[in-house]
Amino acid sequence: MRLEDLGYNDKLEQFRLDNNLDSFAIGRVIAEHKERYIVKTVNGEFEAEITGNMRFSAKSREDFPAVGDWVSLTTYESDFAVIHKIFPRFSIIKRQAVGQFGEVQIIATNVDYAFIVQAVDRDFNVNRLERYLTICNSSKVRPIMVLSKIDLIDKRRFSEIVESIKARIKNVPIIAISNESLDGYEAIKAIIEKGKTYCMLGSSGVGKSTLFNSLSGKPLMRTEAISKSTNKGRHVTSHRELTILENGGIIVDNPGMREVGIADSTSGLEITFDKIVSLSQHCKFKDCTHINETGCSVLDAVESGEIDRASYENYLKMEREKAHFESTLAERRRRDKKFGKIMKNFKKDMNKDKF
Ligand SMILES: Nc1nc2c(ncn2[C@@H]2O[C@H](COP(=O)(O)OP(=O)(O)OP(=O)(O)O)[C@@H](O)[C@H]2O)c(=O)[nH]1
Ligand SMILES: [Mg+2]
Ligand SMILES: [Zn+2]
Repeated sequence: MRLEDLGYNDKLEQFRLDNNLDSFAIGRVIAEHKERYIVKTVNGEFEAEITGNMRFSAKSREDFPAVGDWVSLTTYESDFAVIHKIFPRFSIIKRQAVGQFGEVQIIATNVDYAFIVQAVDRDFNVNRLERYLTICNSSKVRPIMVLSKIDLIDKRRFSEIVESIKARIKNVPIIAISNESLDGYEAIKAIIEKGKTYCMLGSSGVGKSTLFNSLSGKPLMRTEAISKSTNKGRHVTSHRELTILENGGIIVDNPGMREVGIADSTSGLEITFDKIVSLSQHCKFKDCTHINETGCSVLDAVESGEIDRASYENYLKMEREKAHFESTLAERRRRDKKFGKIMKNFKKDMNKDKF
């Protein structure tokens, strides 16, 4: 294996040279288990930890390695290593973690394309597609929608679903697949490019791992039948994992997500809802919220049917989440700054007492 097979490129090599990393091994994080990382290098896989310095100076979750990262590391023996530096990421997929508002979870980094997987049988939902799309758009990751389990519905229902998507989402490729009949597999294999990184996004039970396993040709991820009595998926995949496919593509499987909160989607929402955003420039009031103002071009377009009402409502909901996220983030920054000052004064006092 060469590093290029894992997605290594000239930009990363330039960073390595610029930072004098000759004495280090270079690898890509392929799995993460509670602050322990599996890093793949040309000399095999290493179980790695971060340096104490990296932990100590980390300001947020983003300062820790994540699956997809390129890192420099020092190897010990044949299978243990210490991660020394994280290379700059060209993309980072993150979401708002459930519960603790303000805490962001990294799904994967250095991803070129995301497969947004949604099953067509039950629970199909265009709002959720728009949500994942927004995350992709704010992450600089190109989205591809994958409709799974098409073996479970008839042709009529399938066209209905595709129409409902096309009414709201333009210019995003749709691939329909069945992991049972293998319909659509040729199409999905055909778009996977060598050396590019793909990431599976979607709710639990939609068939991400089944697809991941079939594509990789070896059973890497556990999959499980859905409980028949409740018809609810259990979360089967509990960690993220990156692997190289036979055709040279690189793919990351992910645990299903129950909730996909919007974190930092400044441009994400604008790209996903570009029509609403461009209409809003014609609203009478500059600070129009598009909820009840007169002379609102967005509301007019909803009334006339030019903009889908459900899409409009989904946009407003995510705008609110984004605003909430930004205000809690600002609050946290204020707190951290205050804490930083206290620590600085504390250290100064400590030094004074030294002599
Ligand atoms: N009928 C049918 N069943 C499928 C298909 N794809 C997956 N399944 C079944 O759906 C169940 C869940 O599949 P998984 O691949 O584990 O789903 P997942 O998205 O990885 O779920 P999490 O790991 O929990 O996020 C398994 O029982 C699969 O056999 C499909 O295309 N058609
Ligand atoms: Mg899974
Ligand atoms: Zn308006």
